[in-house]
Amino acid sequence: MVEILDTTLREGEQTPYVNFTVDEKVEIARMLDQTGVDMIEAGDPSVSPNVAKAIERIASLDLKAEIVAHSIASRPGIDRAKACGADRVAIFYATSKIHLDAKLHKTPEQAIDIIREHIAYARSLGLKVRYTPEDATRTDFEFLVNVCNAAIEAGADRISFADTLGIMQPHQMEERVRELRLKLLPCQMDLHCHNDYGLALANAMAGIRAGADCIHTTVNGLGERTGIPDLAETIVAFHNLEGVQKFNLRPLMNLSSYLEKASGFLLAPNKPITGQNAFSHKSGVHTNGILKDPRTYEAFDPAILGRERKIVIDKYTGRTAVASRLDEYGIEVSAAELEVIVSRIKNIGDTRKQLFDADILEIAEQVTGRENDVIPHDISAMLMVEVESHVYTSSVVRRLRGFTNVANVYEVTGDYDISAFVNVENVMALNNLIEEIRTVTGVKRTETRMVLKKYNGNGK
Ligand code: HCA
Ligand code: CU
Repeated sequence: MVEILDTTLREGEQTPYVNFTVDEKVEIARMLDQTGVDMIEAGDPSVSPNVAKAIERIASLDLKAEIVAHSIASRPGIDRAKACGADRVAIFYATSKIHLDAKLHKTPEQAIDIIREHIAYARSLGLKVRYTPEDATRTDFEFLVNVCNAAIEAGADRISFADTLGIMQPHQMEERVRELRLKLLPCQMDLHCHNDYGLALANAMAGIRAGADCIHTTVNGLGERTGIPDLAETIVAFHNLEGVQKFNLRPLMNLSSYLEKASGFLLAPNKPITGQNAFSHKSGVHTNGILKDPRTYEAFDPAILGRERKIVIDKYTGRTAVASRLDEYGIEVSAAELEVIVSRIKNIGDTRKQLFDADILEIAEQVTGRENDVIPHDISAMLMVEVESHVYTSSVVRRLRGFTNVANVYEVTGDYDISAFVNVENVMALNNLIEEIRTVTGVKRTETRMVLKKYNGNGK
């Protein structure tokens, strides 16, 4: 049965410009544990005192997952891993010719000695040991086998086959892992696949098929450069495609949102599984199919993640989708009225990027002449922002305009300096957006006013 080691707290924190606080790390570890991942790689304690403190706190939580500390091959590093209370130390030492020559200045023989010695040392402290031949996929294969077997003999019970540069293809991964399985002494085998060509998860799945045990992931696919496999994609792929039931899917969305906030790295809307559009449908043909039977255009039911499908209404939309949206609000329209509403939507022009329910309700009102007494599920809000006195208001405005959900921004007089109109899908999205805006440099205070009903002026 496949295992997952999540390394959001180690590899994930190596994402450019991402740093977590100790409290955030503890929270992330707790949430990770709820998903049922087998191991949590909590950091390399030699990086900074705060990284060490976070590992120590996480190790003291008594989580179900094994807690792993990462370390270079150095005795003080291994001592720190021990002092943190980690169950296991993951010692990495590069094995490719280019890393040995250019970075470590060691011969292959010296490398083997160093690796053996440090693994034996860690074992003497009572730590379990994983050994990672960094850049394994560019390492001479015979040498790789020798190093790994030396590591296993010295006491490592796990080897991490690291595709540090993400250069593998699935068929190559399958061949190499199969070959390693034949030539390595008994051990657990991890796969650490980087995503430089977007093949990380495909490579990892191919490696598991060939006999490896464990996939390394991060939440939202964070990591050096383009990261490693995303935890949610990995769990859902194994759950749905390979029938692996051992992981809990429910915390995945919250984890992903929490990580967006904690890392400041926002997901692309088209990101699989957790992205905003993962279960949205747009064209008339698709929405029509979905409304008749969601299996027509959904790879799986979003409810397994606690998510809902969404029908996007705009110029691509047909009658069925508009009627169904109005029906959701209990608004009845005649066939003739529906025809006019759809044609107005289609003619709204290309300047509007997104239609919200408030707009659709408004169009329905205009066409039918009947007032609807309903509050749209998606939300418009007016956000008032006070700016720190030493900061230029216009610099904050510039940042606010960078948020896709911010529609109009005004510099204003009065208690607040800026007023901005925002459009979001739901209250959770509004909360997230406000929290992000609060982290913008120069923002001192915000106040949010939710729009209950919109009216147009005479000019429109
Ligand atoms: C790095 C090290 C590592 C280690 C992977 C592992 C890699 O280069 O930062 O210990 O399994 O990608 O090789 O993340
Ligand atoms: Cu890595």
